[in-house]
Amino acid sequence: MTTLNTTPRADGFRMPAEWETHSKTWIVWPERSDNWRNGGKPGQAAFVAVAKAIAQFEPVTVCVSAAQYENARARLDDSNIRLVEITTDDAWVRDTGPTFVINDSGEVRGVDWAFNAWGGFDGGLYWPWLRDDQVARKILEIEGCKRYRTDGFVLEGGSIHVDGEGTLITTEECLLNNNRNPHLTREGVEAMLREHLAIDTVIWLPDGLYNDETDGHVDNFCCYVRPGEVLLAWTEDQNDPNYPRCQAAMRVLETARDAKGRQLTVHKMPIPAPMYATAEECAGVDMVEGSQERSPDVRLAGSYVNFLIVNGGIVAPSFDDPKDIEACTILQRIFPEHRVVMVPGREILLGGGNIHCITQQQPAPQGA
Ligand code: KQY
Repeated sequence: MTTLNTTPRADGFRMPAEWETHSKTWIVWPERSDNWRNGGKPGQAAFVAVAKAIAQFEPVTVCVSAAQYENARARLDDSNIRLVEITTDDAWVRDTGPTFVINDSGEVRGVDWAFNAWGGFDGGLYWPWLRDDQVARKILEIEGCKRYRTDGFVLEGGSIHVDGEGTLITTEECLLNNNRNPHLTREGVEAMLREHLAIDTVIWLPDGLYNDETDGHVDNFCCYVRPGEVLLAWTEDQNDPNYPRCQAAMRVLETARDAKGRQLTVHKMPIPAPMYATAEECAGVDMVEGSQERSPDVRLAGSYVNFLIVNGGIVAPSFDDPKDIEACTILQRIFPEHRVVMVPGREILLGGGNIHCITQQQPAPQGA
C-alpha cells in the first residue's frame, strides 16, 4: 500500500458530500461485551437491520473478527453484503475508518486520521485502541486506495460534516477539546482540515448534543442535507439541557456564510423524548476497568440527525417515540428523491451512537 507524504488538497483531492454517489458502505460487526450488552447479541441484530436496509440501495462490506465470522455471515444473509476479516477494538467505523477523498479523474484515496478512542487517557472510552487505529489503513489496503496518514493529528469522522463544495461543520466541544489535539490552536486545526479535505470555510458550532460521549460529535446534532442547507436537532423545551446548545448552534448557523458565500437554510429536527438505559440493560454490559460505565441515571444522546444518506435512500434511526413519524416526514420532505427507511436505533444508542456512527460511505470514482 502506498502512504503519501503530500496532502489531498495539494494532489487535487476533496472530501465529497455524503449525497454524492457511493460505491459501497462499510460497517464493523459489534462484539465487545463491555460496550454491547448481553454479549453483543442485541447489538448484532440491530447492525444486521442497518446493513440490510443499506444493502437495498448499495453494496455493504462488514468487517468482522475471525471469532465472529461464521455467526456474522449467517446473519447477514444478503447477496449485497460482503464480509472481510479485520481485527478491531469496537464497531464505530465512522470514526475509525478512512475519510475518503476523490479527484476529477476517477481516483479515490483515503485520509487515515490518528484515533485515540475519543480522548485517549483524558476521557477516552476504552484502552487499548491500537486495532481501531489500524482500521482505516486496512480498509484502504483492501480497496487498493492510496493513503494519507495524519500521525499526531487526531480526528474522528463523526466530528465533521461537509457540503462537498468547500465548507465543513464541526463543534468546538470536540475538535478544540484538549483530549484531541492540545498542541494545535483553532487555526492549526482548520489548517489540517483545509489541507486534508480541501475545505475553505469551517463553521464552528459551540457544542454537540447533551451527554454525547464523543464530546459532541456534529453527526449526532447537525448535518448538511444539500449545499447551503443543514438539519439541526432542535428542542423548544427550555428545561431540556439541549435547549441552550440548540440556541447557540442556531445563532452561529443563522449568521454563517459558506465557502460559496451563501447564507444557510436551517431545517429543524425534533429531539426524541429523553431516553435512559434500564437497570437490566446496564446490567448486561460487562464492567471492565477503563471502559465506559453504564448507568440508568444518565440520559442517552438520542438523535434523529444520526442518519446515513445512501444511493437513493436515507437510513435513519427510530426510537419507538411518537416523534418517529414526524422525523420520517421531515426527512422525506427534505429528501424527496430518496426513500426514507427507519431502522430501530435504541440498541445502537445504548452502545453510544447511532446509524451514522456505525457506517462509513466510500464514494464512487467521479469523472472516470
Ligand atoms: O461515533 C460515536 N458515536 C462513537 C461512540 C463510541 C461509543 C463507545 N461506547
